[in-house]
Amino acid sequence: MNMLKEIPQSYKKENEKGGTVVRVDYVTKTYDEKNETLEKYALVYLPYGYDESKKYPVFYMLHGGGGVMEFYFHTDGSSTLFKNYLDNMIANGDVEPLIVVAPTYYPLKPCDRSIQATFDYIKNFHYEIVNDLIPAVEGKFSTYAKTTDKEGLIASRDYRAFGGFSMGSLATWYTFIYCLDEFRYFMPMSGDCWVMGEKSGKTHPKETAEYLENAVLKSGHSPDDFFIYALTGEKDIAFEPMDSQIKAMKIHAPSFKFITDENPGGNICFRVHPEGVHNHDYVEQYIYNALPTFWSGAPILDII
Ligand code: FER
Repeated sequence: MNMLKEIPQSYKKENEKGGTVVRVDYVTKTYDEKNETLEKYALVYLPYGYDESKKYPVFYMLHGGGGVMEFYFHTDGSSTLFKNYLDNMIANGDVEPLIVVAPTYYPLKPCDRSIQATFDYIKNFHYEIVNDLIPAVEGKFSTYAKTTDKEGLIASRDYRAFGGFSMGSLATWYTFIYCLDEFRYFMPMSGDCWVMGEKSGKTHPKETAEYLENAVLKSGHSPDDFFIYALTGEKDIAFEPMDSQIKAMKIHAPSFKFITDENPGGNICFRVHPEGVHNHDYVEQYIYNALPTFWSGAPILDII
């Protein structure tokens, strides 16, 4: 059964009440043995009518392996499909006005973009997120973070989400493991967690699920203190790895409480598009369904 709503066709068009996109530069490090300094930027979407006197939740959204953040946003005022969807979702009240950040785990200079090299960048990306990326964005724009030190980020975690597609989904699982203090909401899309090695959601589902549960226990956060909305497609190359990982996570209650009719108050759900393949045509639909459940009160059990 398809439990995912279709995005209205009209959302593909530009909305006259469109948000703006700005580039935020920041300095970071490789956070490896060399610890080289890197100059990077992220693309930041500010909703229509962005007002410094208000506070906005923030959704960090990562591209897949070999991808670029310009896929999501352009800074020259031109539109992208992703931006049109966001503009229309906000204009129609599907989701409250929010800030969306498209960063990258790659350095800006040309680099090896193979799966293995990408995996290596992702392993350390969580340091950059907390130490450099969030302070650059949320120190500049009006979010729930009063300060961008550890304390300020912890105090504002309820208004911060992280999601990503494919290798960006891998980064989302890593963010879950390392940054539960700073993020409450997670949206892994078409990618499993490789913390026990490449494709370990499939090769070592039990150990991967145990690792994820241990991350929760170690963090001290209660199971009511986070929410994971995981998605993929049945025809997606990530379906099997994700599905076997999620099945293994199901036995780790109460850390992971799957949302069902009987248990609508759970902390994780997994939605599968029956036609979904491993490309961006489905990612927007995943976001359209998942994002409104974070802050905007949309029901998670929305049987169509
Ligand atoms: C996965 C399936 C595929 C996954 C990543 C990929 C992180 C990436 C494929 C590619 O970039 O070619 O489950 O999990």
